[in-house]
Amino acid sequence: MSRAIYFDHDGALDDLLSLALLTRYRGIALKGVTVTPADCLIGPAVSATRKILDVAGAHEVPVAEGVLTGPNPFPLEWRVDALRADALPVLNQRDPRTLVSELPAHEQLAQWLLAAPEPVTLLMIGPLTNLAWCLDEHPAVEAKIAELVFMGGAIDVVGNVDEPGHDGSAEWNVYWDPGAAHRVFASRIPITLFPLDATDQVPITPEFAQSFGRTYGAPLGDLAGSLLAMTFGCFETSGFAYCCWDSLTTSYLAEPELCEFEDVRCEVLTTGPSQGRTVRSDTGRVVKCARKVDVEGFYRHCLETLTATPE
Ligand code: AGV
Ligand code: CA
Repeated sequence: MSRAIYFDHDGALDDLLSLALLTRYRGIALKGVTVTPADCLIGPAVSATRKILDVAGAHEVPVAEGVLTGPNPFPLEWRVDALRADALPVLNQRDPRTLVSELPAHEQLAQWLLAAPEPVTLLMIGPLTNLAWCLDEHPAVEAKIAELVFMGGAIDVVGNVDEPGHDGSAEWNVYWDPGAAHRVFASRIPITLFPLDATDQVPITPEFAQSFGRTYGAPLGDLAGSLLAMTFGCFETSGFAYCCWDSLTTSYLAEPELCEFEDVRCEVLTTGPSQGRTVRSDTGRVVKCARKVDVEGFYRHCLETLTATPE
């Protein structure tokens, strides 16, 4: 029996890499993909999503385009990466057959979840805006989510937001829409969190990116190597390189033992100079929080998953 997964991403380079990984996981049934217009231009992000699903032989998975936005936009220089990814030759060998839903992402997500026969896993590697809307408008959605796996937050490390008037303590996925994160954290949905504390341990190194060259000619491996190459040249305020934020989070669905976890009680701040911060708090809710990563094991997992010959 395979586990049903719904997936919401926001179109950045490691979101697209994560989608490629997901399509290769045995034991997982990817049921639908929603795209949040956060760290991307939504048109190219939806287009690249359709093309990746098609290249991976998963064109039957439906895609829904997001329209809801948060109050704190991402820098445009990051958002254009989706346009670059959508133009990669490996994704343009033919027109994709993948269908786009007629409903906007938030409504489509609610319909999918309400119709799910059993509680599902929801993987979210961008802001939580679509899910927060579902919880407000369709309370029955809450019981349909067995586990929310979310890349976001910074617990005991500095954040990665470098914006005027902000103190730098927040991570971007929470900061883009702090109210949405607050709403989701106030629910009873079990949350498995991959904050910067864990993802800081998996920067994209030249060795990791170049390792995909050995199998040149395998479509998903070529895609991965190209996406990783495009991340070079960005430097985070924290001094870290572009990290495998989302792909580490995604790998949890296939290899949960790559990380060690700790239960952390925390809450989301929604106002002031720390807005979007996930802060430890005795009155907060418990999340299962990734702490220590088997770094080499994770890089190997990505390489093996994306360069294996499809069955
Ligand atoms: O904060 C990490 C989140 C992840 O979901 N995103 C990128 C990943 O998709 C925002 C982000 C932080 N720093 C960035 C980001 C950078 N230097 N370039 C693009 N996006
Ligand atoms: Ca993302």
